[in-house]
Amino acid sequence: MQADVMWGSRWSENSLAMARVYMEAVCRKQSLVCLAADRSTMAELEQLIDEVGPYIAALKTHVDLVDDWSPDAWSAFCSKAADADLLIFEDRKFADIGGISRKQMSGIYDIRSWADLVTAHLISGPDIVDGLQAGWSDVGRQGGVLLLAQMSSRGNLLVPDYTGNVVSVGKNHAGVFGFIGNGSRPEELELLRKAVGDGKLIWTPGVNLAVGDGEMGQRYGDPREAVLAGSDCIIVGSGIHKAADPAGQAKAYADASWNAFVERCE
Ligand code: S5P
Repeated sequence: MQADVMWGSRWSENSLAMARVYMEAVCRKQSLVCLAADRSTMAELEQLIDEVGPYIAALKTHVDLVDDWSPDAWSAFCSKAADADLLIFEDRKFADIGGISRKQMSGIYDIRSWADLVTAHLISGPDIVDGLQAGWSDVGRQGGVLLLAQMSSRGNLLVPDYTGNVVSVGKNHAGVFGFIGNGSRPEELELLRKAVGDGKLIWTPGVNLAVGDGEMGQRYGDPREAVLAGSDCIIVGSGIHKAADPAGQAKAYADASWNAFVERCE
């Protein structure tokens, strides 16, 4: 089925080109999975793309946790991701003032040149989104910002009032691709979806087929429940990259997310 039909008002009410690129990728790959590729060597990262590329729609990186990072190796890795039809999402969680965030898009990692999406906290105010967008413009590229509206970790300080403020600023900002919501708590996610409406996407970490508490305060909810509660993308890390059979697990997450999406569309 066509992406515009499947996504309905999420498609028609979203004006950001990058959001439609993602929505089309989901339908092509029949997967709402973004892999959190939290491995610490270039070889391990490349191996992950080879194994799970067909089952995921996007790839989330933490460029600063790679031990043997080099510009050439990273550029080869990004080409591999493009060949595997993946959006690249650098989870940098920017939080500084607009002008500094713009500069942080360059520097040694030069995130603006390869990332399609980045995360940001809105704690410093709305100019951070303009700063990040200016970073992409500086190299003639376009990208989208995912604002952290909720978090999956226990005891986080993104309380409902804060979430509401992030949503009211972000939903009207053209540079905002969507919001990070808490995949471990479907009831919180439903409230977030109500506040966001259909004009922006919601991506959710804190998702695992084994529901419960994870390492160091991480919390996990079920992929199907997250999608039914309004998530447009499940961000899965250790559930895939630490599995004995990453490809088999990636397929299981792809199927769970896609089936829930189809159920949501009916
Ligand atoms: O609230 C959040 C926001 C993010 S982006 N909680 C998170 O866990 N994340 C990220 O999602 C985190 O940085 C990690 O890369 C991924 C979750 O990985 P997992 O191994 O717990 O699935």
